[in-house]
Amino acid sequence: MSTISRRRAALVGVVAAVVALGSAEPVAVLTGPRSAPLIAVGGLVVDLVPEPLKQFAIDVFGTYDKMALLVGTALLLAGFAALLGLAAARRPAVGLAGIAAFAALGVAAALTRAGADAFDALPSLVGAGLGVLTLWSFVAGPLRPDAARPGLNRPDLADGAGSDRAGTLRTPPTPSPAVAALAGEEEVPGGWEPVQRDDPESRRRFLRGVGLLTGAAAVAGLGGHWLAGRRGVSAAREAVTLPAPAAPVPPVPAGADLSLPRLAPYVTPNREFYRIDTALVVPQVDPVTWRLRIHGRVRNPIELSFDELLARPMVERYVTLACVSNEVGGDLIGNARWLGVPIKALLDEAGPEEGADQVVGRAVDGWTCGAPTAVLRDGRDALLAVGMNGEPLPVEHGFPVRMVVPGLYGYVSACKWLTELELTSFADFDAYWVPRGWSAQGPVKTQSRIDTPRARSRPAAGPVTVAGVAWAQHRGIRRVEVRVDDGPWREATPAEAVSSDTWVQWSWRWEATPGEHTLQVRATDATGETQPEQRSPLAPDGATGWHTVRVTVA
Ligand SMILES: Nc1nc2c(c(=O)[nH]1)N[C@H]1C(S)=C(S)[C@@H](COP(=O)(O)O)O[C@H]1N2
Ligand SMILES: [Mo]
Repeated sequence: MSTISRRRAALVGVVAAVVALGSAEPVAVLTGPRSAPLIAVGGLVVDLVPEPLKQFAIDVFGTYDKMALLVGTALLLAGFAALLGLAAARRPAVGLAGIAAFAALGVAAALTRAGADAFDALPSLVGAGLGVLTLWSFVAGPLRPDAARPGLNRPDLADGAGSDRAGTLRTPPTPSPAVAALAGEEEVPGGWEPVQRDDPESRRRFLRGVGLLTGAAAVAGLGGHWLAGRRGVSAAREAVTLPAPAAPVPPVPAGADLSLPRLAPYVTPNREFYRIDTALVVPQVDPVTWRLRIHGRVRNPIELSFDELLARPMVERYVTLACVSNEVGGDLIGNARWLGVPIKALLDEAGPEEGADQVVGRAVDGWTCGAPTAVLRDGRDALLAVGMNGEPLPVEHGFPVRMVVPGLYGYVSACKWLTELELTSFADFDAYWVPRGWSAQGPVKTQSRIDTPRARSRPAAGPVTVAGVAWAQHRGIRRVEVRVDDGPWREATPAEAVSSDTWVQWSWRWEATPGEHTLQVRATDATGETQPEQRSPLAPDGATGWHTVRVTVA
């Protein structure tokens, strides 16, 4: 095959893929964004990729790991599509088989997602159909190279015997060999595209076809994506009026927030609150149809509507949420004022059976977490939260209802878009992250962080305020110590603590001398345990070690 026709064959493959993915999007407006093939397959990848690779993605791309996954999937797909185009040039049946295989993958991915129904297969099927049509129109349809010259009356190929000019392929016999091959009659050794770079008419037609189809697919894809987004629940969220708490939390005392530049504020604004979940598209849960089922090993299963939940006595609490994937010194932690219904009261009503030692929270997208029943009933403020910092939960933080449990990492307790609490046992059920190498038990480890000065910064010699946060949720922080260059530990001054369930800020005045220095921090919780120096990895149950910051004092 000549370079040009190879290039064109590859391009045709990519165009067919773009048409397939683009045309699936408007269909997914009807069936839900998670049924769109790119999202469905991406979701499957999220669930199936080995843990080290996922960790690598989070390390490298941080909060953009999902975007990276989608872009990566799209690039991989484009590569496959180009190969498919090349293969289809030789044997159109291979093109058909390839698209069928992709369609099968899309359908399988869409149908195996939690809550899927048969209609979720539609976007992939429609996309595949239009992808095949695209391939066909280039191979044998209106966009085929010889389309304008039925009977192959091109002057340069008039004898029908081919040409020896560069870029020219064997002349296809009549009828088009591609059609013959599509019909399974014969293989086409030379390819279907007898095109030369010096046939401007054919080239124009080809490029016009490519341009038109790509443009139409892009419009359909982006338009569909936009429309699907507008079918979200932001209007429903705005319509929610949160009830006043029966037990309001007092305002944050001035002494709890040192308000230093670069120091994390005591309350993390919703916009800045870290977001971690496996959802490629944020689940859109309509509070009107939302139900919570409390079931499994209980004496009285309960089902609640959103209004029924809101009618129950609400409490308001500051709770610091932390991710088990937070590196020492990392920022996958935030503190918010949550409004919600105590989980304990609901569990008491449901009446867990003997031995039901695990409460599994299940989200609408099928994600699960498992928390000890005893922890949820020990009197701490474990909440079904509906409000975050005075607003209904932001959609990406779990609207309309999520769990918040002081003292447990998010992966075992903080289920967003919650729809079920199932009483079971740890022996009988592994929640989402457990078979992926994370501990079934996830109490938050005592940790501390230096926020200022920043690593590699250059503070001026003289008094420097060293400050940060420390946390040991539900135990509380007793002491924070700082040391410089392996010198003696010095007690830092903690800010006023709001409760044992939230982080505390701390500060320490350092007489900085010129040169390179290392600052370290360690916290001791209210039980007297000091966080260990020993560095341990994130998996299986959270990192340990002292946050260490190197600075150059000028
Ligand atoms: N439905 C659902 N809920 C979830 C998760 C998820 O992947 N899906 N991730 C959990 C994890 S690992 C953490 S750390 C917290 C993070 O909550 P945030 O995104 O509101 O900060 O949500 C938890 N709840
Ligand atoms: Mo997490």
